[in-house]
Order: sequence, then structure tokens, then C-alpha cells
Amino acid sequence: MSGSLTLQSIDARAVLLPLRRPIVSKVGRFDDWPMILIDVYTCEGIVGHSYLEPYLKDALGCIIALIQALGAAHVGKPIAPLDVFQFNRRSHNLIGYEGVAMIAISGIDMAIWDALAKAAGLPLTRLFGGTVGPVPAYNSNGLWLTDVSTLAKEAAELSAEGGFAALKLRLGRDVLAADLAAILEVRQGAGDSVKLMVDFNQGLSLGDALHRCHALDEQGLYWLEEPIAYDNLTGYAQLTRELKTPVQLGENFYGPGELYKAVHAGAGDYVMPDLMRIGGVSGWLRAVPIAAAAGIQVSTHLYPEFAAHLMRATETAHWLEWQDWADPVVQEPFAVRDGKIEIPERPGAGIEWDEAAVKRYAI
Ligand code: SMN
Ligand code: MG
Repeated sequence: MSGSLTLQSIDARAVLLPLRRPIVSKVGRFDDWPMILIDVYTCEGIVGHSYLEPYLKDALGCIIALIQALGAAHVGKPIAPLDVFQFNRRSHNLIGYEGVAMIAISGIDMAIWDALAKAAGLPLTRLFGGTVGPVPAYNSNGLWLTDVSTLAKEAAELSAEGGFAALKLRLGRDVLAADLAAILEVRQGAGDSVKLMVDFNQGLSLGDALHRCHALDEQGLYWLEEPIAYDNLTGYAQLTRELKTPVQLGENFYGPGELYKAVHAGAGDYVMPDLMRIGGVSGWLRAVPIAAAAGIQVSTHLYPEFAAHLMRATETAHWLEWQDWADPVVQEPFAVRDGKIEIPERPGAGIEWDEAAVKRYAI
């Protein structure tokens, strides 16, 4: 077979998944997790899958409508992810290709790459020239802005879940003393040697971030993530210059150009693009060489399955963010051992839906 694929149709379905631990953060509280499941059907019988996690239940309808409209433009045409990406992006020139538009484009892109890897009979990472192997990960499944007295027990559980030596804690409580108490609790639960990434979810003003982050600078934290609004690159550059602890940002870069602007502005020590916003697999492949050329290490944000494949092909790969929020609808969730996520030896990204579960959680 030639390996080429032709698009037959694209389907996008909304589900609302239960979370083992509610998400309590400065970007909101979520007791369950809205997701969009995307299926790209090809004339050759191969089906590509991806999912999106757009946070807001109310946003699902407009993203699904966009996916369907974009998909319709490609029916009957050959599937080449880079061409499709370029076409879809250009089709939004007049109304902006960030935000919801880029989210829809990213979801389609990931599903197409999955189909392509399946057609080639290769795990996705091998399509990029990478190898299947373990990917170092930190556990991001908990340690939200919840009661500080619960954090030690939760940190112990999170470390034990997959032999994790690195965890992410959310900070930005009302007073510094509460953030310090949270750090102490987590270290009591997970041990002093735990690598502790902390995330403020854009919760602080620049002034408050200067106070809070300077006060935390002696705590030996692994990174300080998104202390301020994501687009205040001047503020990020100031924090990055002033603080000893590395500053992390990037989950809100919409497309490779925004990563470039952040790198150019010296806005962080590390970057962590999110596949739903950076432009899916194609966006990732175009963004991360910019970071690598600047000597900046790259971590992932959500989407651990696609992220694992990409990290094996990323020059300055740093940490994969592990969370299991899609697991309720995935047939065979990826295994985690010794703090590393394991890529399965099957063609594509390795995600197939548990259709009975999809039906149960459909909205
Ligand atoms: C985050 C992700 C998903 C929901 C809330 C908060 C966070 C992270 O920014 O980096 O994990
Ligand atoms: Mg974050």
C-alpha cells in the first residue's frame, strides 16, 4: 500500500469525565472534566483519534462546530498533516488563529498524525525518527489549592502511584505562610528529596509575584510556573532575571510564534507548550526547535499520550506532565513505572476509545 490516506469524515463528540480528585486552582474548580473526542475516518479504513481538554463545558459546542466545519473542507482530499495545518490556520487569518480556532486546528492535527502513524504501522514517535522508550514524568494529579492539612497524605499517595520522584503543587494561597505550610506538608508526605514544581496558574499580579516568589526563592523549588498573567512577557522577563528558581511558562502559547516571542523576550527559564494550543503535533514540531536553539528545556502540558511520543523526538526534552484524566474513556491507559511513562508498542499514538465508557459519559 502507498501509505497515503484520504479523508472521509471527521467526528467530534463531547464527554464529561469523572475526576479522581477535583481540580481546585486559580483557573477554576472542576469536579468533572469536559473533553472532546475526535475521530478522523479515512477512505482506507484507518481511523485516527485525539482528544481535547478545553476546560469549559460551555466552550465545547463552538469548538465541535469549528472542527466539523474545518473537517468538511478536507473531505475527499489526501491527508498530509502539515498541509492540513497550514490550510486550517490560513483559513482563520481574518478572524484570528489563536484561541478557539487554534484549539480546533490542534485537535484535528493530532488525530491526523495518529491516522498517519497507523497507516505506516509505527508508534507515532518512530514516524518522527524517535524510539519507543521511557519518558521522565512528574505527577500532576493532585496537590491543588485544597486544605493544607490534606497535602502530606496526598503527596505520599501521588509519589507511590507510579514511583514518582517529582510532583506539582499549586500555590498562590492568600498568605505566604499558607504556601510555605503547603510546601512543608508535601515534603513531609513525599520526602525531602522530591522534586517540587509549583504552579500559580497566573493567580498573582506582578507586584505580588515579586514579593511571593522572592520569599519562596530559598525553598529549593524545582520551578515556579505561571506566577502572573500568561501574556505579560515583560513581567515574566523581570521575574526570570531576578529569581534564582527557574521560571516556567508556555501552556498558554497559541502557536509556535508565541513561543518564539517568549524566548526572544527572555520570559522564562523553561517552556511547556500545551498540544491543544501550540498547534497539535505539527505546532509542537515547529515550536520546540526554537526553544532548543536557545538552549531552553521543554516540558509538556497535559495530553500525556501524544506528549510521550513527542518528547522522544524533542531535542531539549525535560519533564512530561502526567495526569490520568482521559483514562475513563481510554481502552489501555499508558503504564507508569519508576516515574516514567511507557509508550506502548502499537501503531499510532496508542489511544483507542472504550466505546461503552464514551456512551456512559456522553453529553
Ligand atoms: C492546570 C491544568 C489543568 C487544569 C488546571 C490547571 C495547570 C497545569 O496549569 O499546569 O497542570
Ligand atoms: Mg500550569
